Amino acid sequence: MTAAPNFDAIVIGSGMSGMYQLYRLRELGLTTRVLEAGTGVGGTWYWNRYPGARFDSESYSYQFSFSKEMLDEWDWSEHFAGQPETLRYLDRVADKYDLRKDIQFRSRVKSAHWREADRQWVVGLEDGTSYSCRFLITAVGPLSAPTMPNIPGVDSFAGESCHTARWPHEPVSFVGKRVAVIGTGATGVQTIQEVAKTAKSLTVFQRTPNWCAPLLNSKIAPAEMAEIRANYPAMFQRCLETFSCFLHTPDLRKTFEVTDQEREAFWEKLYASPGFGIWLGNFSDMMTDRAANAAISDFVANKIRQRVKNQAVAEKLIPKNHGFGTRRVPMETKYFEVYNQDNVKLVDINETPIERITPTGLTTSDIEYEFDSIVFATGFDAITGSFDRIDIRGTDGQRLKDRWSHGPETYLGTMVDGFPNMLMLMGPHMALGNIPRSIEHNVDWVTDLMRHARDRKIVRIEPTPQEVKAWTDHVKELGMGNLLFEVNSWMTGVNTNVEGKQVRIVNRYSGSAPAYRARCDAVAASGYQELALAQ
Ligand code: N01
Repeated sequence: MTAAPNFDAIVIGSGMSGMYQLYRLRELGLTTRVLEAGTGVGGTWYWNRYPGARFDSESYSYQFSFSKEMLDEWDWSEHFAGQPETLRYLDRVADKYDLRKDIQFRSRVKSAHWREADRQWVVGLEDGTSYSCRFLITAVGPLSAPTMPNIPGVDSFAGESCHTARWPHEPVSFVGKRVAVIGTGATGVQTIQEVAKTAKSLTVFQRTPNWCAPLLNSKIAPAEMAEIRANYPAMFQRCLETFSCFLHTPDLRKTFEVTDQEREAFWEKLYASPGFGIWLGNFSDMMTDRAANAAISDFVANKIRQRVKNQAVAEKLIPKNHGFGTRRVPMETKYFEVYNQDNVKLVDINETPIERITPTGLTTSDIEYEFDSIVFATGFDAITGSFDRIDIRGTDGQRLKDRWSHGPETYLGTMVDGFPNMLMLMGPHMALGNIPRSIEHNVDWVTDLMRHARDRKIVRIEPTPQEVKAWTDHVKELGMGNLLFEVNSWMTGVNTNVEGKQVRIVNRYSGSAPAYRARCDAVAASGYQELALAQ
């Protein structure tokens, strides 16, 4: 005799994927509880309140498409909306669909253990409470486990300090302050641009420069918003057809197929166009042909040289150990011009390493700096990190963290053998791309599977080891030849601040989003024959 679970489904996280999954599970009539560590919805957009945080993708292409009412009523004020506007949008979605009544806030999940006897997950919270559920759906986000740098004395600073993904809800002023920013990824770049406007002094500690490109954001006037809205069906259709669901998609030509003049003109146009075009809409061989990649890298390097007055500083800002686009390209708004300001200093910590953080600032190999504030823009234990932080145990007590110690193994990025009834949203081996578009497909697929299970009284779902191996091998093969997988970054699972994460792995699906969806849809159409389903 076994007891019924507390819930049909528990969803961990109330970011965009958790919110939409809740909405869909309610439609199925499944009792669902969302457990959320924060005090509000929005995930990434709830936590990352750092100065300058904003979309790098066109706002309208990054919203939910499932709700016609929201599409009709929500006006975006900028082509690339700032974090406050995006969070207001997500709050509005939560209000409209009364999502909060099934979300338990301030509830950080510490453990999730599978109990084979009654085919339930037991989910434990930090405060000691626990709940049982039939299905466990992780909506924990690929970039949600922030990491502090492994610098001696990191906790000793007595002034204001914060990781960008743990930014306070109250406004933080840098007016008249001596500020340090450590980290120059997409987050650091956005933060630096903003802090430089008001700080008395800003010292940027850079370990690896990144290839940044102009965002070219602008306001959306009401008439333009009406045009954008009228085009929504075509726009969402385009997103379904492009390689990574973005509005931008590679140009079919190859770099050296065109004349030198045509190539220059094309790159000039991309550099002067808003958004990710220069990264995602470039020649089709940019990420696979070394000579092609070197050519676009030279083009962008020259732009940096033109924009930064001091050529010694410009050279420090030009990446030397990886080519353009092989790491996520941070989108910038006058980022390089910041280094022309008298109040800004760039420190290359390869030349003068940070030795320790002190109560009053930090010490490099040559200088003792004093600061009022230190901003840690030091990134995330990406993709698997948010899973590792939960003690997830499957059949026979197997720990997911151990199972993935040499890299993730998944079935379609959504399931793992040995972890029955665990469904992952935006997990490893997923087509990330334009994340909201991927989320909507991922959630709809999981929802269809839940419907299938509900209608047939299926209480146990597990992929076979053969299918997990086949998908994992497929994902690894797709990565071969892509220059991105030859470079250390969160996209290849490397984080120097996390033990055991110094070796590159394939943690993301790098095929096309349409191919990924077609594979998933075929599985559903077959009645999930590849899965072991039990009543
Ligand atoms: O993190 P990162 P991020 N000592 O890992 C440095 C998304 N995003 O938060 O490169 C010194 O890219 C580290 O140096 P290095 C986007 O997908 C989206 O910036 O490892 N430095 C690097 O410079 C993005 O790619 C948007 O040598 C240390 C930085 O910290 C992803 O989030 C906006 C260090 C970390 O950069 C992650 O971006 C922002 C140490 N010990 C972000 N440890 C939008 O679209 C780390 N660093 C709106």
